[in-house]
Amino acid sequence: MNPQEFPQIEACFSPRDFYQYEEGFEVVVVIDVLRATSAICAAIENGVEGIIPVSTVEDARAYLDKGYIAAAEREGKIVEGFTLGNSPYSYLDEKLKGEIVVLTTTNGTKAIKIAEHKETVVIGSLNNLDALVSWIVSRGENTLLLASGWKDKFNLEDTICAGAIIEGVLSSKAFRTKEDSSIAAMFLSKSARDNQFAFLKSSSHRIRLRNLNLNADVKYCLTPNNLSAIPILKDGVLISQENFDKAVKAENGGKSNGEEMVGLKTE
Ligand code: 3SL
Repeated sequence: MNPQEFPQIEACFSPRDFYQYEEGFEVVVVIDVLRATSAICAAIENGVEGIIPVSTVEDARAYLDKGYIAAAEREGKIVEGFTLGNSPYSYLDEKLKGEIVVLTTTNGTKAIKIAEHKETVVIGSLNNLDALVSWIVSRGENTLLLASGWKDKFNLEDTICAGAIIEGVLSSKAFRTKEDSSIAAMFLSKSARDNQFAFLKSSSHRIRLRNLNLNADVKYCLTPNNLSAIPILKDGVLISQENFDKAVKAENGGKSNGEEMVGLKTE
């Protein structure tokens, strides 16, 4: 195939820029390394059945009032009235296995909601880096990496993660990239590779979380490849890739998506 026809992978640095990048991309990977998407990956890997991302604290509270398990974070802190926020460690709790959790966070869930009209929305972090790279390569579709940033501003940690994903995907030699944002993300990722924790020492979000005594969370979120879950949005709920595939197959009368599209028999 002519390399110009390869699917594209690009980085968008902030939700504010999403509308300038989204055209032509039906797969969007939302990244909020500190900490929302790392926590979502940890939750799904730990057996949480689903996460319902919502935009506002009021939305989360409405679910809480109906008896749902709901989590809310603003400015790095658990919102008053909630017992759960977005520390990845809180989602390792056995009691959450098999449960649905409603979640709102300052930036991560906002980015997910912005992208939710897309055909496929998946969750990326450093924790599930290699699994995600393999998944993107196997899908072979135009893929946009949406960094959640901080209140619409650029941030280092999401950009570094996007750069690492792009580098991994390009090494398949079956994708192309053309945006300067993607090239910049790869440069930053290479610079940070040897010690992300030190590289991000003076980044705004690390300082914010350090001031909240959340260094352990930061360490967890900056640990590459300790997870392999790839949460995917299905009808407004983030579920595991396995459950997503099962649900799609059931909807297609027992055929997987690919089989349906090319008309293959399942047996
Ligand atoms: O913005 C978010 O979605 C949060 O992850 C931010 S924090 O890590 O809780 O500060």
